[in-house]
Amino acid sequence: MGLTCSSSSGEFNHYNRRINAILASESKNLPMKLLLLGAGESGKSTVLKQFRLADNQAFSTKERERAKRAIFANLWDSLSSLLAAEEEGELPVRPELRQSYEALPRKQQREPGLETIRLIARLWKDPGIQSRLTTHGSKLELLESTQHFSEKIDEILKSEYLPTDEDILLLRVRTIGINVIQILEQRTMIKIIDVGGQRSERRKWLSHFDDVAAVLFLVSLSGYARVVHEAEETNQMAEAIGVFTTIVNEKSFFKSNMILFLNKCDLSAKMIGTTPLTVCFQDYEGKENDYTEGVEYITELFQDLVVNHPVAKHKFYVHVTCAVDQAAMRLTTGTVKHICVSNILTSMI
Ligand SMILES: Nc1nc2c(ncn2[C@@H]2O[C@H](COP(=O)(O)OP(=O)(O)OP(=O)(O)O)[C@@H](O)[C@H]2O)c(=O)[nH]1
Ligand SMILES: [Mg+2]
Repeated sequence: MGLTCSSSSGEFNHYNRRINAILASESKNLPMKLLLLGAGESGKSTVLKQFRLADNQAFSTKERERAKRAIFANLWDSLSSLLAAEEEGELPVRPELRQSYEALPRKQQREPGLETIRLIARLWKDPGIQSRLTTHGSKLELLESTQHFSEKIDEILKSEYLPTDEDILLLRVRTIGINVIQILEQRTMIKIIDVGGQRSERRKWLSHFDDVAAVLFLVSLSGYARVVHEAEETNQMAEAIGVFTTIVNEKSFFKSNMILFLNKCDLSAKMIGTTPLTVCFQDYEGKENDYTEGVEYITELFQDLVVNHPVAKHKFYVHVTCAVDQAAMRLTTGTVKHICVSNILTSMI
């Protein structure tokens, strides 16, 4: 299918070719593929949720109920890490609470129900836990959601509580397999695929590499001072650089757009005030606790891997993001959708 026109106007022909390109893609009925990649915890699923929200695809009650159980599990994980870090000389957690915690059957630990959460709430409020949170919180690398959910634990305890959009964005659930959504942008269907980023999940990536219009690669900016969950001897930023290098060299993507989200800028902005970039980049010579200089340094590092590539000619876009910020992400996801749609137009011109 296509339109023809014999106009001598270059501009008109250009416009005409664009229409033909859209019609051609529509007639094949194939959605554009946007593939979210990145190491574990970089924020891929959070970004996928933002694409959904920006497209007014609201979370259903069933999804919110599932999220509620996951929030219980998040609270349990953070609490267990804090209890495991008990050290001599610290303010002890009330013994009767610790005993109740230790007596919990395994099933209730894996899938904490309301009773378990009541116990978790009492433990969270215990002065021993609160002091441990202050002294060990950063060393233990607790889930990002810890502070948010522990602060609203009384609300979470209510039987009528259903997670808000904000809660769902902050919730941590490791992706196993894939999550997929479809959104319509300027009459073009975009299929967005979110894969699991942990090491054991990456071998499944290959089956999604065909016909990718754009790769959206996520890097956690706060990862310079955090370790990989499944390989604690490895720094998250080093892991991200390794994975990104592989993706940039992947033949299947030589013609795809490459969009980089330097994510968790909110967390890194706080972190850089106390932990200099040199903990990860020994040759960094910029100002020690300067967030802007630090981000520039990291941006250039990733940019060099793409721009200086001997073969691939990616169009490369970089965004510094906070994936849990709904207002900002509405704009950023809009830009990404625009990039995807313009790609089908330009690739056929
Ligand atoms: N504060 C803050 N938290 C974020 C940001 N992006 C993601 N998070 C949180 O980080 C955690 C991990 O995010 P996910 O979206 O699950 O990461 P992922 O890349 O999908 O991880 P895998 O599924 O294991 O590959 C979640 O609790 C998110 O709410 C951000 O920009 N700022
Ligand atoms: Mg995920």
